[in-house]
Amino acid sequence: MAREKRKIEELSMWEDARAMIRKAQAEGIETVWDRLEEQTPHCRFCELGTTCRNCTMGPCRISPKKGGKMQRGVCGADADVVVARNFGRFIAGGAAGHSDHGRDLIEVLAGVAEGECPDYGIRDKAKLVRIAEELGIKSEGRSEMDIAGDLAEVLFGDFGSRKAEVAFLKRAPESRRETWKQLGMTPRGVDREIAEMMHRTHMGCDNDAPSTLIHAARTALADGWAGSMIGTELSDIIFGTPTPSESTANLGVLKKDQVNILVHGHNPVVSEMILAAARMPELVARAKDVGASGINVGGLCCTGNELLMRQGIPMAGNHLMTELSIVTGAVEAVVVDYQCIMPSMVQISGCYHTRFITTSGKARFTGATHFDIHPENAMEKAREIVALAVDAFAERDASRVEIPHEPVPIMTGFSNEAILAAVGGTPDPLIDAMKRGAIRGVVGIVGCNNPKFTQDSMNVGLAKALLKKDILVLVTGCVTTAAGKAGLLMPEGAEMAGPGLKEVCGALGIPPVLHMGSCVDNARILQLCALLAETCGVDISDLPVAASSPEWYSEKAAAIGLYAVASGIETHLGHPPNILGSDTVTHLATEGLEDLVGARFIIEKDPEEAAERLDKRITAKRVGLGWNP
Ligand code: BF8
Repeated sequence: MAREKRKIEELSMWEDARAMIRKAQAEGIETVWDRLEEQTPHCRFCELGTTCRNCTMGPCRISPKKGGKMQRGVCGADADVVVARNFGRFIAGGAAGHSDHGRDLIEVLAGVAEGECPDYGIRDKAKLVRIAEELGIKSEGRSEMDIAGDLAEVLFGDFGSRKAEVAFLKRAPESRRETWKQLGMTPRGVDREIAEMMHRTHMGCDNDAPSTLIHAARTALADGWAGSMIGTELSDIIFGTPTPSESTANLGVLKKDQVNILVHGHNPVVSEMILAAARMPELVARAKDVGASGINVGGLCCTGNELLMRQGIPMAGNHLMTELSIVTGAVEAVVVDYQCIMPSMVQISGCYHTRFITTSGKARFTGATHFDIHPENAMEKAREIVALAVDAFAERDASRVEIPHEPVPIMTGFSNEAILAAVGGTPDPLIDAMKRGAIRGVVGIVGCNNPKFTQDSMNVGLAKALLKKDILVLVTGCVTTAAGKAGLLMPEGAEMAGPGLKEVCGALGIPPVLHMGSCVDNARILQLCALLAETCGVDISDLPVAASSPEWYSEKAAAIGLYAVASGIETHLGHPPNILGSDTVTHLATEGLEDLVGARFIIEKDPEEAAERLDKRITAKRVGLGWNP
């Protein structure tokens, strides 16, 4: 039976999105929602996770029970094994994405140390020394470049097979590391765990669902405590540690009279160069020569978050705004690196004067203009890209330009360093506020948009419901723009919070929702939890903290959720991964992990109900700690 087509109001909660969906429809441009419609209903076996394409004796699809008996694939794998294998590979994909991003930053750091990347440098020298010392590298009397070279070597080692555990694992409380050791979950090396996941899920290897899932957790932990954490720490060292600043968000950040360049993807290695080139006087002059008043660089998705956190660039949108940003007709170029970039953006760019520019050999798009950017040639190529965008301005068709909505103000830049500085340099005042119940708990809301949800309705609905309960919210990734558009990233947003949180925000002049960065920056949240646990002398799983990814879609988001749970942080998801075809896997995820790692997944599609369930956890943890319940 054909499903009823959803109304535009059901696709997104935002007026800027709705206006652009209407424009796309009027101009005959296909968007993500049209394609979802075409793909629905989805294959039920794939939804349940019970399809296997890992060998050519199949492909197999397994009904958990056929004719009353458990059906098996050609090799004999049952639904539990197939679901666990698929989920394990899903996690490996996410961990690989974040971690390869982290590796790219090590290469830049090594290049800087060797004098081969003149366009990059060390912006936070104090952090370089601090992190080096933390990892056992002597800094006294040594040059910055020597220290940077040694740090790169140590972190390259985290990707190999020779270590018993990755370097930053020492940040986790002793009790947590002991739990991982007992369970065989200690991440030894990023590439090692990812490769082993692929090996285990080859036909004829790990055919015990819980065993596969334990290794999936180990792979995710390698992402959180190594790949992503390296990405965050080295980005801070190379590009600067974020401090609070103000910016703006929504499609209104595009400027009618300027050359608009949107950076999209994840790694600041390219987008920082694009921004620097766009600020060069000769390129600004070139823009004026073609009739524009300047060059405006806006952010999409996580590379946007990276530049927002450090450089205060405006955010044009999150995942589901990426196609729609082009539909404004006001974008001269979309410059992408990798991850979460819809291939459809090439076709949509082709309907306008927009140049769609790829920069990474790892993420080529048929039909795009490609500039092969390496750390050694980055600025030279960035200048060429910005010049190309400027020249495209002459081709803009003013009659097709529609920039909806005024931008809204947002506050950003809450790295752990900035949060600690805001409360006086130690976590104690934050812990005191938590103990007395002014801040009853902390929840990180992270992740994506997914066209299956009304865009951002869950992200915003959950954040608002938690604030009312005096629960401080931390955001990263695509939830950032959602929270910003809802007015939650400004100190005035505290009006929507409960009395305790409102008082704390008022005293510190901070918003009730703190923006902590891109998706790799969820590592900041891990580190903050570890710091709070250490200071209180407890494990992370004892703290009144939780996580949520309400509208998640990607392999990376699943890896984040799993490393959060494996680190002891209960995690809510707005919809389940494709695991429901296995009772064993589903039970382990939503119940059994609690006994193993002290946290589990909660699946709940109603934001108010999700807030209730997270609140229940927070209350229980407060009681456990003897904090004012
Ligand atoms: O890494 S939040 S849609 S952009 S996966 Fe992607 Fe999800 Fe956005 Fe950033 Ni994270």
